[in-house]
Amino acid sequence: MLRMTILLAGLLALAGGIAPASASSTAKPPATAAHRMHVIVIDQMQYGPMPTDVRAGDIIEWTNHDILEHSATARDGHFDVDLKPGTSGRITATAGTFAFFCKFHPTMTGTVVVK
Ligand SMILES: [Cu+2]
Repeated sequence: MLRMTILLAGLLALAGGIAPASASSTAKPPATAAHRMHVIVIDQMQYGPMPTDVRAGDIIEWTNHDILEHSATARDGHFDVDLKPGTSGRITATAGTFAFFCKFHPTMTGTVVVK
C-alpha cells in the first residue's frame, strides 16, 4: 500500500512538472481541436520518446532541458529548429516520415512519422 502511495505521488509530481509547459502554451496561438501538440523533450544529450499518432497539421515542439544548445534539424533540410538551453521550438507537421538530428551533436537522432 505504501508502495502504491509512493507511485501515485510520483505520477502526480510528473503531472505537475508537465503542467507549466501546457500553461505557457495557452499564451501562444491556440491549437484547434483537430490539431494537437506533441512535445519532444531533450534531456542529457538525447531526444525523449518520439510522439506517436502525429497527424498533418499537428504541432511538434522540442523543449531543451539541457544546459547546452541543441537543434532539431531535418535530414532533408525541411526544417532547422535551433534550441538554446531552456528554450522550445516548434514546427507544424506535414505528412511523411522525417528523420532529424542535432547539428551540434550529430549522434543525437530521432524520427517522427506523420500521418
Ligand atoms: Cu545537441
